[in-house]
Amino acid sequence: MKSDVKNSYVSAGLPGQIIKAPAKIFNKISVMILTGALLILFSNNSFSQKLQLNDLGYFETPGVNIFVYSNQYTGMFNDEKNAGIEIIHHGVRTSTGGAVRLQNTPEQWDLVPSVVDRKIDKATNTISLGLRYKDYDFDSKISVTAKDNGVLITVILDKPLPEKLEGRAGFNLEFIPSSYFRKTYMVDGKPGEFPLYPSGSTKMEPLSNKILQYAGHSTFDDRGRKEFIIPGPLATGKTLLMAPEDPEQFVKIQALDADLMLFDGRDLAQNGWFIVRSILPSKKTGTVLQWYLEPNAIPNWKRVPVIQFSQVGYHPGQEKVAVIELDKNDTPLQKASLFQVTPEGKFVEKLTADVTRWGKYLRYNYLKFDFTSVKDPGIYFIKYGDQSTNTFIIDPKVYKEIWYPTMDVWFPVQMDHMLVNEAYRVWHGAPFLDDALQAPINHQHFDGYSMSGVTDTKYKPLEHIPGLNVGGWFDAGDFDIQTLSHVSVLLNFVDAWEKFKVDRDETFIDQATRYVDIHRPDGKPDILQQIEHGALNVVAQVENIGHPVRGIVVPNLHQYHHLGDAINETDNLPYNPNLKPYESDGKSSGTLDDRYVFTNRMPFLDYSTAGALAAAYRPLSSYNKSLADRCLAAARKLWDENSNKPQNNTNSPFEQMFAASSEMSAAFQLFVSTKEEKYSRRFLELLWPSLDRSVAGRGGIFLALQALPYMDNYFKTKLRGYVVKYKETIDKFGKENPYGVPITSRGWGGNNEVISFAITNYYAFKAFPDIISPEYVYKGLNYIFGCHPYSNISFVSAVGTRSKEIAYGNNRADFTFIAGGVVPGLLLFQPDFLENKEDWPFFWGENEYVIDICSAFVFLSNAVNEMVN
Ligand SMILES: [Ca+2]
Ligand SMILES: [Ca+2]
Ligand SMILES: [Ca+2]
Repeated sequence: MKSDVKNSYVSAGLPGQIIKAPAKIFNKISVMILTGALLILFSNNSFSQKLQLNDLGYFETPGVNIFVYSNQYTGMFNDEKNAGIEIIHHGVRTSTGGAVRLQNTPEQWDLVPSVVDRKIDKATNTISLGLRYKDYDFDSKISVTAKDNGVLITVILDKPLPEKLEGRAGFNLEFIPSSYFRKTYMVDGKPGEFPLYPSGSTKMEPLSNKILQYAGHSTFDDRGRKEFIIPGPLATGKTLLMAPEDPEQFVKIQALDADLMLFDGRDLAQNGWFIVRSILPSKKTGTVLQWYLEPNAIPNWKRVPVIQFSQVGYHPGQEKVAVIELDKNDTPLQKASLFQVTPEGKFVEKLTADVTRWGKYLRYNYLKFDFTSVKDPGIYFIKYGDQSTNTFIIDPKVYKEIWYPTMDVWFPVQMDHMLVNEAYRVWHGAPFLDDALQAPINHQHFDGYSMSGVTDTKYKPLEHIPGLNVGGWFDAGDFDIQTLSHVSVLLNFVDAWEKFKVDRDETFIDQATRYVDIHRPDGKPDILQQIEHGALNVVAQVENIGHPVRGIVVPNLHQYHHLGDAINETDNLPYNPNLKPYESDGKSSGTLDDRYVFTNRMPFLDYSTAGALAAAYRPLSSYNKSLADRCLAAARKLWDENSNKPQNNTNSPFEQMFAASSEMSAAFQLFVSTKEEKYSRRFLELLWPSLDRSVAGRGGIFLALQALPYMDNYFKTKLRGYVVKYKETIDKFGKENPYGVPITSRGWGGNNEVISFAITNYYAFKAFPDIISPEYVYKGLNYIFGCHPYSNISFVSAVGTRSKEIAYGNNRADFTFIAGGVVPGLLLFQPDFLENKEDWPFFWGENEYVIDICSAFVFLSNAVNEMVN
């Protein structure tokens, strides 16, 4: 994998530092160095190693790509470490955020510049762009042009820096710490180690000097002292060599005029990177800064092939096709093999077969290796060239336990308002007992929530809303309650209960004492207890407020980025405006830290919630009758209040479309729970036109298939035509990519879409097995379990031989995982780079567990078990 050290030292123009080797092997090494040098000289003469602007608009040579604003700061959450000047270094995205920035170590909510224009000039091998900070009326220009074995970065100012930004505006480039851990750097010849843990020196400055963060929020809890932290540099100089010992990650940076400073962003934020920075000079115009940047390129480097397969393994009867991802400069081999591991620990070649060429998808070429014919239960691995995979299983029982970690561990850990214990470990105390305050009007929150000019409730801004400190789950890696994702969880769990009688009991849950104990049965099916837990919060919203709310979330940014025990995100004491901040009478506190309830009323939210509560009524009616009745009463109330109201035409087309599908869900669930004809009539009224509009995705077709058992023969006959059309839409995926599943490319990985796709296909197979085969379900599972681009690990932590062991759970600061969590998966960096980091937890779009996807995974797991049995 790693190429010879010698070649890269020579190619990087550094002295061969291995001459400290014992004399015995010295001669051999010098011969190797000489040979290497000659080879390099020869190859330099035969073709250029220089970076070239390619047709996709980025600088390229084997082993090094430099993106210049192929990706911009347009994400929902400000600086997502996915924009600016970026380096993909021997297949790994190691650097991002190359831009004019206003802090030494910008955090997620610090201001980011917008790109005003961007020009790609292939003739001069140059990309140039303008950057603008609107808040400071500050414009700068950057040009990046190929030079020698790297690029020259130039910062140009037409007007001098605004006074407020003097000494603050600089050019930054960020390097991901995980690629530089256990490695060294050198500044002007002086060596240093990259810190494994942040331990740089910092200083305090008065708040008046601070460049304000996004929308005036602050990530820092200054305890009323009006100050902020400035991290100091680890090193300063003119030439910085990063990891000169590692040819794959060696980068040389030279500042032609200014000083370079190396910072550790983790002093301020655990998700910070190593940052190289030069301050822009004050009162100057024209070219104000130049850097020469040279990422080392290993000559003729080719990425090692990635052999992609299901880490969970395969049922003997299903298709078994591994996908092999190849560097575009790699020559495909003819064959691959499947080996079986015998009880004696020997490897027996079970099958050798030709690989087939699928073609190119984004930046790589793809091969397929089909070993469907092997059906004997056992332990296997795949061999391609000199590379063998880890082992996996072929067995009729491979899917039996895949959902246990999600249900037994992950969901309990997400439970809000409860203490969650597991053996000797307490995952968290009972948090947010101070829930919750009416959010103020005209308020824009930082996690996507907002309030209009009215509350839509009887409560005054900042008034305590009673009854909400019960039930619910932390939405994701953060700790808010998001009602719409609760709706998904309730629907998925009710569906799993009703279809598969999921009665596994491995969790003790006691609402009266707010206590949860993992791996401790209590005689009650866990899935019913989870339905109860979700319903408790949602029904409390409707009862105490009159309707469901968008969400319940902490008010301050310095709370929101909380990492640690959820019980400490607030003080757990209700807010009392008569006390001073940080003052408490033992029952209440003067600190304004209680979560806000975002209460604006929306028809689609009402209908979605009505559907979920109507569904929850059914399993709860034999488990917790009074809660079941409250759920149904709330669902009916929401239905009645919305169906009697004239349609609100001020909604956006998206909201109107969403309203239609949520009304369908409400109508369907209310019909199943009550058998009242008015609901089924409305359901059918909405269904067919929606199917005529589209059969794609998880909209009408999913609901129609789900409703089938409750409908007549005419319904089934009519639906058949739509399922045929649906099959045409999903067969297209096999032409778009080698995995045959929908791979979405928005700012969040698409595993949710893949799981939804597999679930819809399960329903379609059940009803129309002559149209949809079970392979359409397996395809989705194979993808989630490792047969996907970039790597081959299972996207479900602790499920499959190798799985996500570093993810964006609420314990991410410890670079670890929560068993059973399902991550979003692959993020696309424009124009052609899919990524899922397994050594850096902090990309939420790649690694954040979310409750709706995890509940869908529980349903799908049980569906596939029913299918194979
Ligand atoms: Ca959230
Ligand atoms: Ca239980
Ligand atoms: Ca509080």
